[in-house]
Amino acid sequence: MKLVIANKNYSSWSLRAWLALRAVGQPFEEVRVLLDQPDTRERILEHSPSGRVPCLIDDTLTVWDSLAIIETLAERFPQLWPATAAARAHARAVSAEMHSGFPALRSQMPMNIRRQLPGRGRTPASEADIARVIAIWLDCRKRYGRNGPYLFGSFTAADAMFAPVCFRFQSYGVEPSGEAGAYLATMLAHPAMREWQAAALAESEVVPADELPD
Ligand SMILES: N[C@@H](CCC(=O)N[C@@H](CS)C(=O)NCC(=O)O)C(=O)O
Repeated sequence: MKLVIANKNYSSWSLRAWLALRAVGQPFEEVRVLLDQPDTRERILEHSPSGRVPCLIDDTLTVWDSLAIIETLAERFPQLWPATAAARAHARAVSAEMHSGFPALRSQMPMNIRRQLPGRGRTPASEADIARVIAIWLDCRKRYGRNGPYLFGSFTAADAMFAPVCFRFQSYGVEPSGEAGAYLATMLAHPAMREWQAAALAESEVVPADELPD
């Protein structure tokens, strides 16, 4: 399998698919295409017909879009979703909500693992997004989290979908209390999250569109 991704410092969508692959223990080749270069679009289009990453390539399959990649992986690795139908439905709902929502959090607090920007990007809209994320986490943990420290107990696709929010909370100094804070700490300590973070810190490319001014 081959996963085409972008800069680890900035590419929140890449992180989701990459974590899902790491979570199932599937070996894969990583192809990193740098964002914001003169040939970025051309290079991504060599792999991904949408012109966007992540894109998973496996023999005859080409799958783009993070959630489609996760669903495709889950056919082979069903442990990516929770074991019971009710928990699976809930996990899919919060994952789809993450995939299609939270525009203020995305635009005003872009993932930028290298930077510490406490308090930046807070507007009523981003505060509302943050509050909704925390409410989702608390609800999942309360309903389905008793068998482990992740949203649905063991690590699932839902955790992969919320992983970039965890790096955003770390950068922008969002410090939820109680169970949500414990979940955030668990995610940031996950070995694959630490591996991604170390690689992001080692990158030097800057994408001005994703940088808030000092
Ligand atoms: N909904 C898509 C979004 C993918 C996306 O927007 N990817 C960005 C990188 S994080 C991209 O490929 N950008 C291409 C560019 O900026 O040229 C997904 O879930 O994969």
